[in-house]
Amino acid sequence: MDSFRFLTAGESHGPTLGVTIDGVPAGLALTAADLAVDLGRRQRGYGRGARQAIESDRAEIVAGVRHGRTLGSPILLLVANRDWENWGAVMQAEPLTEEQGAELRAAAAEGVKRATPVTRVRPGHADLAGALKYGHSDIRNVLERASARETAARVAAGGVARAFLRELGIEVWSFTAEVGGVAADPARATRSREETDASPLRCPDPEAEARMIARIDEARSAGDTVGGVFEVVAHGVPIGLGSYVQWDRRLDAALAAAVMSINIVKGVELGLGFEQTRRFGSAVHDVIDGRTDDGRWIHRSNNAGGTTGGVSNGEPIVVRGAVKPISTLAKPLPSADLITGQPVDRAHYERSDISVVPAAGVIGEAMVMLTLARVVLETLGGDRMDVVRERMAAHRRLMGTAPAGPEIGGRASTPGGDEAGSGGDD
Ligand code: EPS
Repeated sequence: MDSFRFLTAGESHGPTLGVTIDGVPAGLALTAADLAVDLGRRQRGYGRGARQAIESDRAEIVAGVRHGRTLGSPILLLVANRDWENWGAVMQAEPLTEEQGAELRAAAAEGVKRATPVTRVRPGHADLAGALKYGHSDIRNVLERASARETAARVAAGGVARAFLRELGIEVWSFTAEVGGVAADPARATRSREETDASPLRCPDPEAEARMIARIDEARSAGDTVGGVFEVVAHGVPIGLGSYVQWDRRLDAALAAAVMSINIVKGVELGLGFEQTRRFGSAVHDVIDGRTDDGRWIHRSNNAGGTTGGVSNGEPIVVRGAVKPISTLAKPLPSADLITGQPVDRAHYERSDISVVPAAGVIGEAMVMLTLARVVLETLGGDRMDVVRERMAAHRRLMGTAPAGPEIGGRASTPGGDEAGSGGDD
């Protein structure tokens, strides 16, 4: 059975979002206050739209936890949509009464946008392919679920994974690396992790951040949107998570899929990523300096981003997500009508954000944490936290201990001696 398996539900303007998380060990300390931290971080960031002034996300723990400890049973979290109150019959689950139907039609005839079915598809959104796939004539049936509002539920689930990983000495954070082509410069990254988190774009380089903000302002005044890059870093990940023996057990692949699943992400890199293709091997591969007396393996650099051969190698995991510009533009692109199939001057416009790179980083953290939590339990097993903690301690010890020297021709050889050489890559 998969550990930390989770499924979300909920529409953007429905009453609530929800997430069920299955396979969380018993005995983990967990409160709603723990989950509130990341939910708050996800809502912030320069470039967010008016919706965030309405919402104040909190996760209610409604199952799987008793007196502040997980039970080992499925956890159910609910994150209410405050905006739902403003949508009324447009989003109700029950069939419309005749009276309600008549009221909505009258409102639509008067030009009330919310009451009007959406038919002008937005380029870059799920609108067209989604409506055709599910046979919807009102694109609202697609956009309500394709909306990135859903990621609030993922971040709530990510909070559970954070509490779990923290007990095992694994910490995950993120920052904004790029917005609209302006990149943070590591040499000018003067802010601490706390200062970065409190800054308008969650960027460690204040000078680059000022130019990123200018790019967002430029997009806003042009009725446009702008994307960027976030970087998620996981510290304290032991050697030996994931595997090279089968494609679906590779940690790098699992992380890439998890981050790619975020609504707005169009590319994922680990470590140096695509930059590796522009360098010689000697300028890419991380030289291994050996094992310290306390059992840590030292790499001279971390261009691989913490995994080699699909296995964590003890260095920090570094995952970057490419965030496309939001597809709902205040100055809409030309498009076409779903029903008539004819071109229209302007796609549908629905209130939206200008840029969400800092929020996407927090969502990236959640997806990385949920993936790591699953793989940790796949590796260690354990239904209860005391057992998982013990197994993690044993695993860390083992990863820092020398294996017995290899057997050659039936006799044990000297570790590190010439005859113990691997003989190359074949
Ligand atoms: C979104 C559109 C906006 C965003 C929303 C994602 O919502 P609304 O149409 O209600 O203004 O604010 O994101 C969130 C609500 C959120 O909490 O992240 C979209 O179309 O994807």
